[in-house]
This record gives sequence, structure tokens and C-alpha cells, in this order.
Amino acid sequence: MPQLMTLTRQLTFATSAPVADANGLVIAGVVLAVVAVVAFLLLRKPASRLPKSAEQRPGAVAQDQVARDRHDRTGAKATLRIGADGKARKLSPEELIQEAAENAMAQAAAAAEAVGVRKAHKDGERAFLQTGLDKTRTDGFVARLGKLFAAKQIDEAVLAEVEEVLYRADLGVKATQTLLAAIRDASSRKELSDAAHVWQALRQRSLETLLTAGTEPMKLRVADGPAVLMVVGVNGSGKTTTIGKLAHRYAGEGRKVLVAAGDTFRAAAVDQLEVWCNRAGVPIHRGKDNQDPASVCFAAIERGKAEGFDLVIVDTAGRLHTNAGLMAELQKCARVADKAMPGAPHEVLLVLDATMGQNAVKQAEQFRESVPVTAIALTKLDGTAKGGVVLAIAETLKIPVQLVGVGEKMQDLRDFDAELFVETLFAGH
Ligand SMILES: Nc1nc2c(ncn2[C@@H]2O[C@H](COP(=O)(O)OP(=O)(O)OP(=O)(O)O)[C@@H](O)[C@H]2O)c(=O)[nH]1
Ligand SMILES: [Mg+2]
Repeated sequence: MPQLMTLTRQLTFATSAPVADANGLVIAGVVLAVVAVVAFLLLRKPASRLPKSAEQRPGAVAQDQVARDRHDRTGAKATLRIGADGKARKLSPEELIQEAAENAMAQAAAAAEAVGVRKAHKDGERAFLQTGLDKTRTDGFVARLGKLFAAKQIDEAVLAEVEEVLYRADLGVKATQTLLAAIRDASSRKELSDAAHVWQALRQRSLETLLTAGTEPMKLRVADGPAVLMVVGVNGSGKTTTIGKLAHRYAGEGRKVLVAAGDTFRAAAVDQLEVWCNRAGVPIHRGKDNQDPASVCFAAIERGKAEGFDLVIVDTAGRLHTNAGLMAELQKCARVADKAMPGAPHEVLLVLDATMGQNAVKQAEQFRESVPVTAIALTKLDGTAKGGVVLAIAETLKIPVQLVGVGEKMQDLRDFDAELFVETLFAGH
């Protein structure tokens, strides 16, 4: 038992010292309970099942030995260990307890480490998002609402001002009405004058809005060939940059990525894409200048299949959503992709520039009439106070924002996390 007590003390220390986290404490508690139960069972088992020792029952030596032999045969499997010398060795009950406690300690340490890693990851993501949302929080609708709620009693007159603030902040009609309804709900529960409750209602309704647009990640794994990701959007929205960042990420995860230069409209576009591919360490499939983009797309997918790529990312030329001819060209790319590989493109990522505000929503409405847009990347969030457009996109389009661009560097493309987004957007309120 002294070993068990020492190990229990070590375990308590090991799990509480580095990770002062609620999850860590819960895990430590569970593990301690497991250790206690294991110790109890191990101690109880031989004592209860074995006959009392021969010294205590004189005259019963022969039967006692038979019982012990039987117990050794049945319990042999659980108590035998192969040592470093390759020889089997039987563990004593004390050694078994020590072994169980050590295992429990190792499990607790691994769980605590996992909690620590998750927390560090979340802190990192929060830092990126804070940078991205800085302007929205200090100059955008959150700051304006903050001033309104702080200065006055929240009544109907203030609600009219709230409506204007939200609408001007590019939330659009639908998202504005949704958030106003949340504030009114709070009012019907006689909480309207309490700013903290109003913020809570806003937080809750914003999160619901984002979650109803979808939470599934992009499906970029296909069983029988490469997944095809087609990237579309208006001129300068950030398609090529986003592709470079994505290629870097997926290649870093060990996936075999091919990038197709479907923007054959400008030679400089292919050169720009090539620079990103070199940085990401992935090959590029180039067509000829002014070659039909659909044929480049087709050839790239054929190559992707033949050479065993996991993922083909297709860049396309920027186009105005109002230009019917160019939108038809995009439709052709999608049709041809499906011919090269039935089911392709598996995801169509629409890249929207957040600084465009409500116009980004209009672009999305038109793009999805031509191609089946499945996901949105919202770029340049770092350069705008219009971060509220995320809510407008979710509410109006019901297409999930999957990625946000918060800068021009390789690591500045982040997965969109609705909870973290809402938490960061309304932080401090
Ligand atoms: N600040 C900031 N700039 C970005 C972000 N994403 C892209 N950019 C910049 O936006 C500009 C246009 O990016 P591109 O990737 O060339 O855009 P594109 O959609 O490929 O443009 P076209 O091919 O001309 O249609 C570049 O200067 C990028 O560095 C972002 O998240 N934040
Ligand atoms: Mg481009």
C-alpha cells in the first residue's frame, strides 16, 4: 500500500499542477476514482477468493495448496509479464496495484496534455480572430451598440436606433430583423433595460444564426480519386491567395495536392499562382495562355486521377457576377469537371471580400445561381469594420462560412469557428 499512496499523491500533483483547467480536474477526479476502484478490486480478489492461509487453519495445508495452484492457473494470464530479458515473470499483488496506478497516471497525464493542447490551439485561434475582428469591435456595430446601451435606458426609441446601427453595419434586412427580434424577446421577459441580458440575447441569436447555416466541414476526401475543390469569386476577392494558403495547409497535412491554373485570362495570374504553389511546395497544372479554362480544369483532374493526387484545387478567373457570358464559362468548368470525374467539383468555394459588405451577399446570390456554391471563404476581415456581414451571409444564404482571411500571410487563413467568432465579436459585453 505505501506505493499506492505515493503514486496517488504523485497523480494528484501531476494532474493539478500544469493545467489548472476544469476539464483537467474532472479527468484527475475520474482517474483517482478508477485507481481506487482498481486497487480495491485487486486487493479484495485474492483475499476473498482464496482460502485462509494454512497457518490460520492448521491441518488444511494440502487443500490450501490445491486451491492456490488452481487460483494461479486461472489468474496466471492476468499476472504474467514479459520482462526486458524476454522471460515471463509473475507479478505480486503489490506490483499489480503499482502497475494499475502507473497506467492510470499515464492516462491522466495524456488527458491533461490533450486538454492543454486544445486550450493552446483555441487561444491561438482567438488571437487571430481578435486581430481580424478588431475594427468591427472598435469601429463597427459592436462599438456603436455598446455606446447606445451604455448611455441610455433601452426602450423603444433606442430600439429604433439599434435597428439603424445594425442595418448600416451591413447585416442586411434579415439579420437585422433577427437580432432585433432577439432583443424584443428579452424585453418581453422584462429584461430589456438590462444591457447584460440584451448582449446575452444578441450573442445567443447570432450563434444560432451562424449554426443554422451549417457546421459540417468541407468534404475534401473522396474514396476513388482526387477530391476537386473549385474556387470562384469576383476580381480581387482573394481567390489565388486563399488557394495558396489552402494548398500549404493540406500539403502540410501530408496530402498530395495539385493546383490547376484555371485563370488563363491573364498570364500574370498564372505566375502569381505559381509563386504561391512554390511556397506551398505543391505542383501546378498550367494550360496555355487564353486556353479554354474548362479544358485546363478537365486536364488537371485527369492528371490528378492518373498521378494519384488526393486533392485538385482549381483556380478560376475573377468575374463580375453580373456578366452572364463569364458566369456561363464558370458553369462550363463545373460541367466539364463532372465529366472528368463524376461528382466533381465536390466543393465550390466562393471567396468573398468582407470589405464589400452587403455587396458580397449580392455577389453570392448571383454566383450560386450559376454554380453550386457549397462553402464561403470571407477574406480581408482584418481590413474592415464590416465583420457583421458574416451574420448577413449566414442568415440570407444559409451557406456556411468555412474560412476567414485575416491577413496576407500563409497562416492568415483560419477555419471559421462560430462559437469563437461570437465570443470574440462580443467580448467584453
Ligand atoms: N488584408 C488581407 N488581404 C488579403 C486577404 N486575402 C487576400 N488579400 C489580398 O487581396 C489581394 C487580391 O488577392 P488575390 O488572391 O490576387 O485575389 P483574386 O481573387 O485571385 O484576384 P483575381 O485573380 O484578379 O480575380 C492581394 O493583394 C492579397 O494579398 C486577407 O485575408 N486579408
Ligand atoms: Mg487570382
